[in-house]
Amino acid sequence: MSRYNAKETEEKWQKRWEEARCFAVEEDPSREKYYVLEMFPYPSGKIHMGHVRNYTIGDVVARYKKAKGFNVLHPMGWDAFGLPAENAAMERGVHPASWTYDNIATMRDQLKLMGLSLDWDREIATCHPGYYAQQQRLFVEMMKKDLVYRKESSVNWDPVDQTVLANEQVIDGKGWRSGAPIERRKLSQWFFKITAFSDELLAALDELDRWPEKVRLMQRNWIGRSEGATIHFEITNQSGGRDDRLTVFTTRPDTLFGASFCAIAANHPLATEIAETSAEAAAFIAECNRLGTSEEAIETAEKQGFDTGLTVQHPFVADLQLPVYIANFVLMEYGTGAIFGCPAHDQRDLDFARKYKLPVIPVVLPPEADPATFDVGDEAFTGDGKAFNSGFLDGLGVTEAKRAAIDKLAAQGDGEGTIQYRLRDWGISRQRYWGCPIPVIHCAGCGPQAVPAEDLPVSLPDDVTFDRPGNPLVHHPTWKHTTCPSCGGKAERDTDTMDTFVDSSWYFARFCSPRAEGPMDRGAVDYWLPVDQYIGGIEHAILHLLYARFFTRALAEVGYVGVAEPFAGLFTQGMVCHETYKDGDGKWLFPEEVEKTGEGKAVHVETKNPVSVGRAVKMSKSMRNVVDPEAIISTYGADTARWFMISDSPPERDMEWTDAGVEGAWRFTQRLWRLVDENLESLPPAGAPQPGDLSDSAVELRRRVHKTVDACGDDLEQFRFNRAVARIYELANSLGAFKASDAGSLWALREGLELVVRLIGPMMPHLAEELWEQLGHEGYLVDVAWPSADASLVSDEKATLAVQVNGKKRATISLSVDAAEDEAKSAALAEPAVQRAMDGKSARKIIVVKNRIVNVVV
Ligand code: LSU
Repeated sequence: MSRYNAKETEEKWQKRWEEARCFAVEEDPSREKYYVLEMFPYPSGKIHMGHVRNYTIGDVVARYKKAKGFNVLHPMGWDAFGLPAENAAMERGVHPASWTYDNIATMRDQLKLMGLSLDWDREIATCHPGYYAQQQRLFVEMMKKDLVYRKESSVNWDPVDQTVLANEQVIDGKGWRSGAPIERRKLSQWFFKITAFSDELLAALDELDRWPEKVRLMQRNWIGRSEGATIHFEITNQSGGRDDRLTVFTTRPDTLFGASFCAIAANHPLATEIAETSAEAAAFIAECNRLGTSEEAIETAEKQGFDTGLTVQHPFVADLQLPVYIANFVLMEYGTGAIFGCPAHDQRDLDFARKYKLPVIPVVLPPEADPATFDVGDEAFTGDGKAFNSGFLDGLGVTEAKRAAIDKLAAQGDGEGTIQYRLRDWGISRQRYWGCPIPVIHCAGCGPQAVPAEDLPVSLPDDVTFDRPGNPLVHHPTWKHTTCPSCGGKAERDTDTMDTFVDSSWYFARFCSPRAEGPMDRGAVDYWLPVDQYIGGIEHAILHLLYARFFTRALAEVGYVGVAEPFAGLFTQGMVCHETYKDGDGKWLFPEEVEKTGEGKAVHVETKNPVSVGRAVKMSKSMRNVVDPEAIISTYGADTARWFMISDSPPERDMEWTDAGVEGAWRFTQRLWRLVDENLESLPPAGAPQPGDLSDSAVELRRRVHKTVDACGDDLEQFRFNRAVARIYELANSLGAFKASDAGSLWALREGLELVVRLIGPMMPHLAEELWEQLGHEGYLVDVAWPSADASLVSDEKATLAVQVNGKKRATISLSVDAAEDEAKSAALAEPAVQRAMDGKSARKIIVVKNRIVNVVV
């Protein structure tokens, strides 16, 4: 008896698939397409178990759909620009390009070990000039369509590293690397006009019925459509020249009678104006600017304000004037950068009012509350109720009161109903080297000019240094100096590069025609797009997925694609978790440094000192609870890793990686191998016809086999991979226990073994391919169609059929519901009473009325 050698076998089939180009695809209008895509990796070093899970799930789908007869596109590439490469350059003196390409080479080899059914001919890397040149072309075309524009905006500035930081890189108000207090600075940057599609991006979410509801909800909240009102407050003590109205946006015009102050953002034009003549105001604004730009920073900071001395007239209460503050919690980027404060019904306003001793006037009465005694205390009441203390609004519910307040404001000329979005335009300028250069030239006379098509790409210079802070493109001695495409005079290149999320906003479209001369070939994208099944982490629920949806609409506007939505189906997989281990000194230990001595108990491998075992959490370098995929594959083989990945938990849930689990999966590969190997000699040859009679036990086995085939198909369609795995385990048990002696049962055993092999094909492709060959088949299992179950064997339900001979009832037979016509005919003819009535004559015609009658005409 031989033993299954995973390593040899996996190498063998990977090589054969590659040589036969099994997964290379082309557009074929005669076939239905299916585009499966997993989120492409950052080439950060080595693959992580999370990648293994993500790409296993995608590969199961891709292989299954291929077996179902679809023309399957399943590509892979590299999200290769970004900060980590620059960090490596600074820390280790290696060039970002060589760091990136080395990582790609390593990770490509690792992915190849997994045996993924990828069309490697389509591989792309976003840092390759062949890719980013096209991105520059798209940028220029979007500029022409007014989908890109330039404006000043606030950024987090690290004064030590001389660089702009993303909000996530600001920790407690300090730069994550330098530790320097960050400043808010104004820079001119490029923006994509994503807000031009706010309504569409929101409305279309309703149609994305193959997306998780959770993700759709996150996007809805992010877009944040709110209906409200714009209110113009008259400034009562303004001193000449400036706008005499302060315009605020509110979602709660119904609470206007509870207003006790107005507040403006630190960078509101009015604040800037006041600061010109007030050193105190200027100092306060500078302090606000140190807060950074993230919503979280603003949300958690203590509410602070500066009284400008200005007052505004309340639109409904003649003798009421409200003070105007500059406040650190009002954002210029939202609404009009100015608010009215209603402390009783907004927590931030309440915190602010308590601090500055401003009136708190409740104007919405909770159900059951007593208007005479109701008081909000320290917690604003934001729920539904009836308006009170509110003049003409008294007694109305929130919705009606909003309407009535807006109508009255409009009638007075003091405001109007408005729809507001939380979504902001997408600022894409990054003051970094390792990204796609923005193809723009700045001319003092002509302003910013798009680089002419014939001068693209604007390539990154190779000869850069990272030995001083700031952007190497700015320091480069010659790169930025050029001439204006419009006037021919001296001009400078934009030294910013694009946010790497731009790179990932259209890669799925580039995969359709990865070597096209332009950004994409229209015929190819029309055939392949949208992606039928996209698979990736929930961490991209908002930004990446929203940017890609925006970008696809922009591409449609520029004329490159004919669809609005890039991803028809989305699946978000759970995380791979592992127990954590700590030694007596509280130091994290790697799993290989630990020996388990029982459930929840462990010792150090070398010292035998006790180790404390923590619960399973997401694998991460910081807690050392990582298992290296390559080590697992070299010990057990890729099929074992793949099988374990999908066997335990539903793919959308987190799973725990355990040694016991991997070993169980490995034992199963061996068991399947033996199951075929041990029986091989006695089985009838491949393709042998079914012998006439099958014993009851053989029929019973066939029922089990066909039921499993039927159910596994449903499971795979619905991402219930773990259930398919459980069924296959059970079926393997049945096949292992089956005693085959006669020709019929050996035939049934072969059928069962072949079907098991076909079922595991998408999940353990190498083992399946090997067993298929062992079973005497030529050609590749990957080219064999997905099996279909015999319906008559799947159903447990029985139907009783009357058997007539020349119209007279002679017997009844019991068959599975919807049994095949042939089966009904032969069962009818086998009845002794029917034979007697036929009296030795042969049947001229047999009419079967499904589930009811078989009429034999002699
Ligand atoms: N390049 C981006 C990225 O996330 C994707 C692009 C489309 C914006 C999953 C885990 C992750 C993602 C892990 C895929 C590590 C690629 C990765 N993953 N767990 N690249 O390399 O699930 O969710 O970080 O779908 O620990 O692998 O991840 S990535």
